Amino acid sequence: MSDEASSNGSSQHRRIAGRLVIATHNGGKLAEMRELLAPHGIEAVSAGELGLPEPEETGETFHANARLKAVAAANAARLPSFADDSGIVVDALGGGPGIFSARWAGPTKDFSVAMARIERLLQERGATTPEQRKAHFVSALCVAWPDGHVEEVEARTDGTLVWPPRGSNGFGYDPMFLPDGFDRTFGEMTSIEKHGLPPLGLGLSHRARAFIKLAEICLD
Ligand code: ITT
Repeated sequence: MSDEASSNGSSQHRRIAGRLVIATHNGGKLAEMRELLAPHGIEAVSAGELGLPEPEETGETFHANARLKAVAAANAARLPSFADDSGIVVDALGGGPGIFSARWAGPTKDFSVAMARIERLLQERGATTPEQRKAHFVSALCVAWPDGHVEEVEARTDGTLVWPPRGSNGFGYDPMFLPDGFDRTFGEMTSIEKHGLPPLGLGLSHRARAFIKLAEICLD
């Protein structure tokens, strides 16, 4: 794939139309990505429903891993494919777990273990005040077409890590993430509140904020 084919190397953005593969094997993300696409009337099928394999995430950035997943699905399904690579970046942990956010949950994908690991490391560093417990979520979104064209965007949401975790909505690290300006964690919000799209707001979650950017360039 050439850089000229990328949204970064060209002012020619491509519209998303027809059938789209959602290239994720994470049920929580899949639900959110479907919800974000729904108002745009896009017919979406998931990588799981198509039986597509889960590619190894060998990239060193969110952006690289999102592209790797979207391109793998586009090539396998011969359809435009939409991937998200995301994670939580904790200041006091030097940016960790970052792109390793899913891997911190181990093979059983147990995020209570992953959240407890973050909390243990914060305690070891004496990070007790909200200022010492700053973190942000990042979402890199990529849509790749079978002919090699890609469109890419990225966004973040800043917040503070609370302990113990609060709420049972959402997925992953949601119950310990308190977005700036709110008094409820993502785990205590409905998915609609977490997206924070109009008329509720101008985008709250990292994924909704990135999606707004994607919609501006690729959707009606
Ligand atoms: P796919 O690669 O199949 O999409 P994955 O879970 O492996 O699924 P990532 O590699 O992007 O996806 O890992 C991101 C992890 O970061 C994810 O497993 C979550 O635990 C966490 N994460 C990302 N967005 C989140 C959100 O909105 N709320 C809570 N946790 C989130």
